[in-house]
Formats: sequence, C-alpha cells, structure tokens
Amino acid sequence: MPRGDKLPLLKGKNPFVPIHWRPTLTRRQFTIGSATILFGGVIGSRHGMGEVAPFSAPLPIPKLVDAAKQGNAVKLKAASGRHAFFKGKPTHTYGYSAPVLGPVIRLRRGDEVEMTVENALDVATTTHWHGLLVPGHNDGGPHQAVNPGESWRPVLKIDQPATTAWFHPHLHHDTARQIYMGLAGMIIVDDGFDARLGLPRTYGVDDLPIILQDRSFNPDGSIDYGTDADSMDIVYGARGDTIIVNGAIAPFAKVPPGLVRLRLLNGANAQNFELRFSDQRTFHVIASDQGFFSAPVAVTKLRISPAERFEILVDFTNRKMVALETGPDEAMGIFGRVSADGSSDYVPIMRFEPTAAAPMVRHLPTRLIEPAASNPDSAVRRRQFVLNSGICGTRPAVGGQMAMPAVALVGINGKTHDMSRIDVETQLWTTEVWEIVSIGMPHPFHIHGASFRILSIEGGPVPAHLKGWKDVALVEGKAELLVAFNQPAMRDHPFMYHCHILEHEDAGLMGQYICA
Ligand SMILES: [Cu+2]
Repeated sequence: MPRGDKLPLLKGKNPFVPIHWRPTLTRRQFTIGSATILFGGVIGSRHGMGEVAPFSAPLPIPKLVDAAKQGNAVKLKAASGRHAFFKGKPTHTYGYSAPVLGPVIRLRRGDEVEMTVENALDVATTTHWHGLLVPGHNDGGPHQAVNPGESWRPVLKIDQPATTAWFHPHLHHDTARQIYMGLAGMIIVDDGFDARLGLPRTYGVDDLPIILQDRSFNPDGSIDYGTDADSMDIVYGARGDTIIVNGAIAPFAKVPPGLVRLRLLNGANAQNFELRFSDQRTFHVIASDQGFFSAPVAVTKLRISPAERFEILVDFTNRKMVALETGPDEAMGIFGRVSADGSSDYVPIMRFEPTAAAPMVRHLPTRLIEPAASNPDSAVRRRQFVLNSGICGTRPAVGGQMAMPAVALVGINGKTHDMSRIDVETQLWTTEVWEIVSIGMPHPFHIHGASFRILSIEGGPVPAHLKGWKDVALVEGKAELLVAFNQPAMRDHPFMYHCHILEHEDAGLMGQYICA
C-alpha cells in the first residue's frame, strides 16, 4: 500500500489558471475548435499530431461481456497497452483486458457473479465497482490493493434496480493517474424492466455506451500526466484539451433512425461536460446513477460531472446528422469558458449519422418505473460535510478576480484522508440527511455502498433530472442528500465518501464510514 507516498506530479496545462498568472493562456483550447470544424480544417495541429480529420473514425464499441452467458464468471486483466489515439503514434496506456478502457459488463439482478481481477501492471491497483451496491469487503476501495502479479476474486451478489455503473481503480494516491492512463469500464445492471418498457436495448446498435473523458497529450502522442509539477492541477483537477469518447477523438456513430439510448458516463478526472446537440434538439433523460426515473425528463442541455451517469433517449427519426457538443464548464465560471469572449462556446465531441434502415424503436414511453420511495422524515440523523480543496477564495466568477489561492488543508471537515481513521458510523437499513458544503469550487461528491436523493440545492428545489436515485452529485455551494444505507461495511473494509475530482480525492478529500 503506497500510503504516505508523494502525490503524483502533474504537468501544468491547466486552462483554468487565473489570467494574471498566465497572461497568454486565456482561451480554452480544445483539440477540436469549433472554428476548425466549421471550415473543415484539421485538428490536433497544436500538438504537432499531423492531420486528424474529425468524424473520420467510428465510435469504438467496447466488447460486451454478458456475465450470465459465461457462467457468471468474469475475468478482467489490468495491464499496460498501446493505443493509437493518433494514427501512427501508439500511446502507452492502461486498460482492462483491452489496450485502453475495458469491456462493458452486463450483470443481471439476482445473479451472483465471480469477478476476477488480475493485476498485470507493475504497480498495485484496486478495482472499485462504482454504483454497484455490494458490501464493503467487495467494494474494491483503497483497502483492497491488488499487488502486481496477484488477483482479487470478489463474488458480487447483484440486487439493485437496473442501472449504468462503472469500474475503475481506487488506490489511494494513485487513482487519478491510473484512470487517466485508461483504466475504466462500464457496467450495465439489467433487471428486465427496459425490455418490458420497450426501450432500446440492442447493445452497440441502439443502446450505446458513451464514455466521455478529456486528456492532454504530448507531441509524440504520449499521455501527458505526471511528468511535471503544477499545483493548479491539484487545485482544480487535471483537465485536458482533447476530448475522447470511448477512447477515440471526435468519432462518428452510425445509428438507426428512431429512438437511440445513450448511456453517458463522465469518466474524466475533473471536467464537467455541458452537453447539447448541435441543432439544440430536445432529448429525454430516463435514468441517472442509480436507475430509471418514473418518467422521461425532456431537456435540451445536460451537465454531466465526473463519475455521473445519465441514460438519454435521442430521436433520430429525421435522419439528419447531428453532433454532440460540450460547452463551457459553467461550474468553473470564467475559467471554464471554451473561448475567451464566450462567442464560439460549444465544441463538437462526436457525430451521430442515422442510417437508411428502418427505425428499431419509435415510441417514447410516458411512464418508466416506480423508483423506491424516499421519506426525509425517516432520517435518523443529520450530518454536515465541508469539502475543502485548499482554495481559500470564492469560486471563480465570470469577469471577477480571484485571489491567489492560499495553501489550505485538503480534506473533509478539516481532516485530510486517513486510511486508519473511521470518520462516520452508520446503521444498516437507515437513512440520514447529509448536508454537503463545497468550499473553493464545486465538488462532485460520491458515496460508496449507498444511494441517495438530492433533497435541496442551496436550499432550493432540485431539477427534475437530478431527482432520481444517485451516488454522485456535483455540489456547488450546498446540497442536502437523503442517503439510504443498505450495505454493510466493517472496520477492515470501510466505505469511502469523497470528491470525484480525482486529484482532490488523491490529495485527501475523502472520508470513511462503516455500516452495521
Ligand atoms: Cu473536489
């Protein structure tokens, strides 16, 4: 266990640097600038990558591992690999049984699945099942390090409503780098409801995994992480200038006309994606982190924060090509702008190209499921958690000045993470109200082994698409969560709660709770 190790050193390319620190870098430079798309130009030239035409590569569809079709035994091998983000420039990466990322694992509710994680890396790792409700000893948190050459074999009892979850490393002080190198994969929990509802569910055809990440690359194509020190990446989290979708830059996806289901996962270290379609069409959110809503929610924009998942239905009946775009990170104020003047503020990250085939699914259901009820009056206790990432000033405001951040303790309630300290004790089958307060900047707050509903944001109402059961929530200012504790965790394998900006987590913005 690398406790007490130095923090990974991060190379500074952070665009969220106050202007008086870096007077020349005022424009957020995505690899795909909207202007270059408009004029059919090339991308990547800023890095000397040569010509990479947008929408020239198909969206990679990770291999589907359907656990039930292989005796409910799933093997994952964490290993180094090589993956060509740029043609002719293979990049050193990490992946699970793949050069980068990993398979999409489908698990059925009611099944017991033996997962085997083999560590073929030259460093220790852990594998956390983010969003699966399993006991602490199976959760894959920082206490479950798997050393190089060793394997870990938890047996997971799957008993939760259908959802889109994911898996990723959680080794304390090395989580951010390992995920940035490529270790992440999606999990689909299936309970049969989507078939009954007539939702799109043909994997890779009208049911697509969309794993959104951002990366910085060096001119030789290598991933730019951990080579130089820049405290700004720790303060704001590492944010790259190139967006990748399932490991590809600006891919296209052929889709059938009619309704297509996208399982969106923000697998970025720190970036909030502000999604919309280039024609600003309406689409429907049908599920968040912990499952389906009672009814689809119509939106034209959707913010997805690190580790969040949303399932959306997009109607391609008009057979027109359309790009999925991301805009300025509104949670980051002036430093989240794509362009300095805010004019060309959205950039395309991939394109959907409807085919001439017949639509597979035409009708949007009006009702989905009846999610488990939640009653704030049932809460047995109220707690407050103050998340501080070490910035003493207020969040950056548009047009505002920000003071030089003072060095402050990174932690929760004034305590930096300590693997030997249990911070909170909860009781099984109870609910509590957790009030989360973000200091310095918005933090995406995640709780292991539990699901919650957002009761209020800044004391006010919650938007419809954030009212479902979740396990991570971006907290700007203050939010109240009603947390349901239905999984046990003992002292030797406690559950974590933490900020999912991975550099914050590694720096100690994390606590531990037990549940019995
Ligand atoms: Cu944070």
